[in-house]
Amino acid sequence: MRISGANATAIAAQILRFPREHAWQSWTAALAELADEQGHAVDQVVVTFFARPRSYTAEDVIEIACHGSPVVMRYCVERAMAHGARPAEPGEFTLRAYLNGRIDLPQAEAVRDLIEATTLYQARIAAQQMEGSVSRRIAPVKEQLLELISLLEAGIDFAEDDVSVASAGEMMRRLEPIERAMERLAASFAFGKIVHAGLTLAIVGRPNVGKSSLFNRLLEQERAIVTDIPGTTRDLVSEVATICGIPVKLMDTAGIRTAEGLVETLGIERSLQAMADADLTIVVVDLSSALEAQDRELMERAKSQGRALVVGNKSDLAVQAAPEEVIVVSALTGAGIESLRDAIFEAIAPGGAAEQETGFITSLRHEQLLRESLGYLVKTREAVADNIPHEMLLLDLYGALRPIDAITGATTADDILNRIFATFCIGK
Ligand SMILES: Nc1nc2c(ncn2[C@@H]2O[C@H](COP(=O)(O)OP(=O)(O)OP(=O)(O)O)[C@@H](O)[C@H]2O)c(=O)[nH]1
Ligand SMILES: [Mg+2]
Repeated sequence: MRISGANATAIAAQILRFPREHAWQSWTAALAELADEQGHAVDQVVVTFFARPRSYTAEDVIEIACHGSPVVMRYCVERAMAHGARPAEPGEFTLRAYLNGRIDLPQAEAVRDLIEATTLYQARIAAQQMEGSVSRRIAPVKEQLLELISLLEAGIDFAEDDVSVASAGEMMRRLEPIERAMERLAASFAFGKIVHAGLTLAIVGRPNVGKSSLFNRLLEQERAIVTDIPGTTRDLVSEVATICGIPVKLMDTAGIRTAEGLVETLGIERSLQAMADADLTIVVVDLSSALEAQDRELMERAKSQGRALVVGNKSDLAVQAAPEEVIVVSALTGAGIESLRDAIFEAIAPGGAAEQETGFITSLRHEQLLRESLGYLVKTREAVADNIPHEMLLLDLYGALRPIDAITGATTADDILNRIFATFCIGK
């Protein structure tokens, strides 16, 4: 149980009993007894104290570690509440850390992502963002934007009439890198979205080519029924697997052919629908026999609908020479499966490996704000080209700054004044 706030130690002192006189010492754990109202011990606990501001919330924080019995835990909470504590709202500790200025908004959002992570890779990205990777990447761009704003403000307030502090050329020279960096950051969301939310992958092909076998292989689990009877899979089977740290919803589908009977016809309709809905499609072909018209039709269809990979299965048998783009595997032996995983990662995250090093955004909110900012930067550039007065340009530049502030925290008038006076030495 964690208590945060000015009264944390006072409340803890009311509900705990220490073996001897206790002096609260920050960052130190102590043994204590949780006692009931009659003074009987109900649990032996370890209590840790974090004095403000060096705590999670930047307030005084007490953490009481009980043995874990739900009855005792509930009792511990009730006792604390009887002495003035109240239950925390969801996320309230992190909210307080933010309100007390210990972390910024992207860091607080990263805490939520970390808690919700379903793969270690997602957790690692969230941990980087908790350390401030998003703000670190935005900070230099924001700084350049603020300098430009300060330059124009200084021009308007202090320059001689009809003398311009910044020529159109100078403005363009300064705008260009800001716009480019902002664009790159917004574009990194294409990969960030996939890391954050995962994607769906449909496995399609003619009957009996080994779709269900491949599905089980990627899942590392015998989930779908595999037989040598064509038309085994009748309905969609879906399961989430982790591929290169990204949660991927795999969909095994009914083999596509001219159906025999109503059930199969409905199954095939679902296969085609799954293929249309998926972020990525794997078309499986059987390399142990010659490609059929149906195979080629499916490949064409998959490619026309979006991202698609062609997998040649049953490489353990005597096989046909495969066209170059075909990824050769054996679902039976597992040969080629690692290359397939890599190809899936590369298909869903082109340049993903490069993004990982520079840090990227995973939040839709951040992406939308960056795009909004970009819109104003484009407007500014057009206004400069049209020789619009600086007063008007400033409106657009502030328009570009506002969404960035919504990510990193607000810029105050002082921030801009300080820059004006620090960098331009006006009115010495
Ligand atoms: N030799 C060999 N046999 C395989 C391989 N992959 C699948 N098979 C066999 O091919 C047959 C069909 O496999 P499934 O995975 O059921 O094929 P499917 O594409 O799901 O078939 P439907 O659900 O009927 O469309 C089974 O007998 C599998 O054991 C492989 O890589 N090598
Ligand atoms: Mg099947």
